[in-house]
Amino acid sequence: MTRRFDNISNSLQSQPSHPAVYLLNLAHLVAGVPFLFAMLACCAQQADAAIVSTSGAASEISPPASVFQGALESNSVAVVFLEKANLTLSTDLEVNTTSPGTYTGNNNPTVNLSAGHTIASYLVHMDQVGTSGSTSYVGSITFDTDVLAIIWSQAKLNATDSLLGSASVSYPTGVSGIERGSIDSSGTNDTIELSADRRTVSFDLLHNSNNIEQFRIITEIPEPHCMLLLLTSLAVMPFSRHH
Ligand SMILES: [Ca+2]
Ligand SMILES: [Ca+2]
Repeated sequence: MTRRFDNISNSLQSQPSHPAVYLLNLAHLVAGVPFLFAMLACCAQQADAAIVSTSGAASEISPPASVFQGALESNSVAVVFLEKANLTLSTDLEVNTTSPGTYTGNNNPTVNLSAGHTIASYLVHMDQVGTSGSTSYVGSITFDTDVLAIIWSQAKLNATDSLLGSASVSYPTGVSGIERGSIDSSGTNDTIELSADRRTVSFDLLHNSNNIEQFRIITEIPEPHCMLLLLTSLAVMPFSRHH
């Protein structure tokens, strides 16, 4: 008798078309679909994390072959290009600032950007035509995710070329006889500002002689958190349908 009850019970449990079970499964599915679409929309939006606008001298380009002195010259344009995306920092990174504010006259402060952030890196590059005189560049770049850090010193640009640089771009890492940082130590010639909302980097920079003027902007890529949520929702949906 007990065995017969067990058999009936087992039969009911394994019967997927039982109306109550069917309705429960349907409810789980219907509840899960909008969540899944919201996650997909979130991921699609964050995969586009990028420069949303530039002003003044700033102009976005595809990564060039080289950013050595003489390779990409203009007296009016400060080019900016994506170097690397979706890089998760495995160790703390030495940068010049991680905070909103206006920076001038201090050519190599050191702040740590902590490990664990997933980031994108952009290089801003200015190189006047020829190797004499001076040229001023004023502009701004606005991103759709937060700017986490800026690197404007020659030493830290050299130190981060291999980690943050694009594999297809030739960088003047440690080349002697030129300067490549952006803020000089002499005072008010060079200014870089990160807005309070962390979305806009503005610059007013003076470029001299045979040097080049460069700085690196590190932005946050929140995508992995979104992907984690998406993967979790995908994993939970079929599980919940069977219970
Ligand atoms: Ca030049
Ligand atoms: Ca300068």
